[in-house]
Amino acid sequence: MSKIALITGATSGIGEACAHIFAQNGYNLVLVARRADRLEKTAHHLEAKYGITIKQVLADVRDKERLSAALEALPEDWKKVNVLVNNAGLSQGLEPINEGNTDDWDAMIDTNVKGLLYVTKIVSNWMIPNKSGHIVNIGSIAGKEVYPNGNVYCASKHAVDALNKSMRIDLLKHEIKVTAINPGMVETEFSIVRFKGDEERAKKVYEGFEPLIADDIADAIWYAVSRPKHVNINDMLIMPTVQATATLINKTL
Ligand code: NDP
Ligand code: 8X3
Repeated sequence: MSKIALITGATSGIGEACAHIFAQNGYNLVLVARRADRLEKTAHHLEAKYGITIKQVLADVRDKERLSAALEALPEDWKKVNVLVNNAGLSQGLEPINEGNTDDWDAMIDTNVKGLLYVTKIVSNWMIPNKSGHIVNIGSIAGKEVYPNGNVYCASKHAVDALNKSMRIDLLKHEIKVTAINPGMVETEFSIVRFKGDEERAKKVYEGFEPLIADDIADAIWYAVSRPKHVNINDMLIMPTVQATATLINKTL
């Protein structure tokens, strides 16, 4: 059987671009997301285009019991996962801390931190008997810096940064590689989700400069995953050329 990559949040943006690049390189895929129609469309498209096989896992990474049941229901052969890409994540809202919506906070912490943990626990235990595997955590510039009103989203990505370092230590003896990919601004559905469907406001975020696109990040993920066995990429910070920090963007370039 070909190698297997399990990608969370594969119905859009970085996760979908990542599914393409792994499929192009002959991996079979386990794709996890909540939107059934999008998941099915992506899976059928990639299977037809690249002649690979895909298992669709319709699950919310926040829902520990259902997520676990859906992943454990995969056939045993499909649990020989070589690469896990912990990508599912979101930002909701952009308000100062005193005005923040606590449901938004729950959604970000439950998805970006707890969801990542639930998936990692299950899949790392599948990797351990094989004494090999690679876990790629999608962090952010927001996990390295904080910016106005970014509070809880930034905190969730700082947690990903910490977990990335911790899991590398814990999984070292099992020969499992751990990599963080930390993007700056990437034009995906991220801002549409942050602004709860307000597409006009989301578009404005990327106006007047050239942001990254999802393929730029998928390329970096593929680079990390395709290094020789003795090489690990611990951490990559990838920014649009015109973005120096989380908030400093040169719109004159
Ligand atoms: P998108 O909104 O385009 O994609 C997010 C993906 O995550 C979707 O496929 C969505 O699928 C999935 N997802 C969200 N919540 C859940 C959930 N509870 N359970 C399962 N799947 C979920 O955004 P991006 O591609 O930009 O985001 C991907 C990752 O990259 C996130 O972790 C984000 O924080 C990070 N990132 C993004 C940056 C950017 O500027 N865009 C910069 C730095 C990091 P569905 O709705 O079908 O479940
Ligand atoms: C997303 C990057 O700076 O747009 O993680 O919040 S930012």
